[in-house]
Amino acid sequence: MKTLQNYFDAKNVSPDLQKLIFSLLWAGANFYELTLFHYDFQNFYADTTNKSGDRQLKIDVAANDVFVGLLKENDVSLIASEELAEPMKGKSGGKYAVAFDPLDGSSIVDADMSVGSIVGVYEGDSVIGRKGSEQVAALAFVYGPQFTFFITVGQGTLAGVYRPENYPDDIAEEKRHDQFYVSNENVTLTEDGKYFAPGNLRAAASESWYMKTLQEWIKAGSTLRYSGGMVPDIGHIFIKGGGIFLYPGTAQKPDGKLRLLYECAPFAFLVEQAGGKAITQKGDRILDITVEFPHQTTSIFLGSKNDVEKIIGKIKS
Ligand code: AHM
Ligand code: MG
Repeated sequence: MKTLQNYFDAKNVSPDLQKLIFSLLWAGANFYELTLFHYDFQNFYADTTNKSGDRQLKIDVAANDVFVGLLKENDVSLIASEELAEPMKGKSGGKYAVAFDPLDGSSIVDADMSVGSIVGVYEGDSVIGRKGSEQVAALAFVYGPQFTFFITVGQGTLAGVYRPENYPDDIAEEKRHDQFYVSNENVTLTEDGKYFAPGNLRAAASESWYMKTLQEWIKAGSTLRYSGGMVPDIGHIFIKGGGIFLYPGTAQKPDGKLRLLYECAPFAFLVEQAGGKAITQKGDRILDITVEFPHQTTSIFLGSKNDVEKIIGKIKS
């Protein structure tokens, strides 16, 4: 397998961006092997809630600490996390602003299901007033039976895997990069997928278009693949090469619950670079939405192009 380093060299990715991406991967590897693997899930809740009102788990806070710790050592001027009320300052004059969800899938982690991290990278020192289309890189890490990852630097989307020879704290810094491999350097989504991952399924009780769409997928013989974790669910679409993930809003909560900055914009970038589509329930491109406040949410439909487009027609009809 080609190493990620070889891929970056072939694509002429700037050394600064490479360094940041490897640090993020390293944060993921540290969290996966040193924190998550040994975690005591009996002792679950922290005494805090995050800005979205979710009760924080100790593991959410631990994941956040690993990423923030490594980002502070990098050329990063702004660190924005789903687990921080407000973005925090990093290095003054740092080249990048980084937005992330350190642990996606908090509600299923104790059941030992796959979880992950999601990251969007911008140049500059702000995330507010920016659009997802300004991202220079997006990453999603899956912590499952293996640590797999999806990365785009705007030249297609790659899938990769971490193949460690040693525990992360036992390996020399100069050897770290050699442990990340590219398994598919050109993830490509088919225009029609045969898998559906319906988030917020509860909304089907009040939104008739959603109930109708689900019935049509079932009648068409599509396969349900839904874990309750956005990262493994979209990761599944990338690995299988097609499908749709959605998290719609309702009349009461039109913008759903998934966060634009930490979850939707990075995944929209990854999906578009794989030839797919990512839009809101109204049909607006996710990457064109301006971030107005850090924990802003949006409805989202993303994945195989035709599957995503067809739903919009159903909502309108
Ligand atoms: P989290 O970042 O607190 O884990 O929340 C995001 C997760 C997504 O991974 C998943 O798609 C969604 O929440 C599931 O939400 P719900 O339980 O409301 O269906
Ligand atoms: Mg999340």
